Amino acid sequence: MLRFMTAGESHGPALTAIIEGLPAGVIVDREQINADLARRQQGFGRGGRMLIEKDKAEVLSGIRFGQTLGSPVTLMITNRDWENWQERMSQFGNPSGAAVTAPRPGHADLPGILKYNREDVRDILERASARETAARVAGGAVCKQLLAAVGIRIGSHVVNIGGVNAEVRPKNYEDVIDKCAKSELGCLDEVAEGKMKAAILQAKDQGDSLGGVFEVVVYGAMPGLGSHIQWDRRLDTKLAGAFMSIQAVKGVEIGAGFNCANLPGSQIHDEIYYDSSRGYYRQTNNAGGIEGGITNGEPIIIRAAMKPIPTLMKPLASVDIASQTPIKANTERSDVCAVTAAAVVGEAMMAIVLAEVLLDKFGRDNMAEITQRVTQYREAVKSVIQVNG
Ligand code: EPS
Repeated sequence: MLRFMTAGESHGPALTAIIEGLPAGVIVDREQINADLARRQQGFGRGGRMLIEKDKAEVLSGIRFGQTLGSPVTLMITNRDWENWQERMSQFGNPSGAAVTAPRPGHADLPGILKYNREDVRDILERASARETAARVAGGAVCKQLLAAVGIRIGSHVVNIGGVNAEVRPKNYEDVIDKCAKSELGCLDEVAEGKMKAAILQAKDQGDSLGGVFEVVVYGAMPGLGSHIQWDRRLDTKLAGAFMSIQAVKGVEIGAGFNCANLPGSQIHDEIYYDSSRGYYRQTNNAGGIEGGITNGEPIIIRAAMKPIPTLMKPLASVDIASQTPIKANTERSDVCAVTAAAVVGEAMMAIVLAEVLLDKFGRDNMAEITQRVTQYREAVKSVIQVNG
């Protein structure tokens, strides 16, 4: 099994990720990890923290001379801001600084202090913070390099911010990567992007925050990843859980998703065609590349809806946890909108889940065996690397 865990508080010394179960011989380029970390820091509407951090991954174990060894890979990202928090976040000694006692509606603050019996909301918010996603992106970037070695590539784009919808869809992997690189919001629709930015500025002026929807698209996944055999082996089960685990995500849909409920079967199911060089293929992709919990060879398409960030500069009503009297919710430095960053986190979660199902099918020990098996299998099922989204 591929196991992935992170550790670290938002204002602690560092974030750490451990990936256990990678095969030996994955060629890892550190710059690709750092490039994804930099992408996660981008996005119009991010807060002051991103001006402090310059996230870079250090490798503490599992990689030698640019290749995985098959042992656990440990990655560490130093929090530059730790310098400013050493007293308030000290591991030992007496508490320093005022406790946070005004939980924010929508954050883990209140349920967290109740469950863990804490008196300072900071004991909860430090770990609940989306800062943790930097560690996910670093780990995901290693899994992406494993997937790329067998022709599977992952991109993402923003399709909605604050109710403004993007209408442009990517045609292929290069399209999504190139267009997103040119967009401050990671959105392929320039007109919509302008409106999204205006909405973010307006929310900022009003002390408010905005959510949205991002889409992750996978090109080149061969048919046969995941399984219909048991509920927890279905790829859509794993993906929905992984995407729901991203901070602030409240909804996930695959392919046509909720719109499947509105249309008859004749308009939803993707008719099957065959071409002797191309193998089986579809002309539509409402299934989002997954049928019966198994990839069908078409691009995998998943969208996640992110709620607006709970830290509002014009705070909502709350209750002081020390006195149980009404109070305004805690305000602290935060983002107005982080959907662009969440899309990069979505790519990482996709990579971690796909790496697991790929290794499940093709073996877990070394890349030479895995790539040979993938080549033979692609030949047998005539799986081509898709060009169309
Ligand atoms: C984040 C770091 C955080 C926030 C944001 C995401 O930095 P700080 O709390 O020091 O300003 O910008 O976290 C949240 C939105 C949250 O609710 O905690 C990051 O690295 O992505």
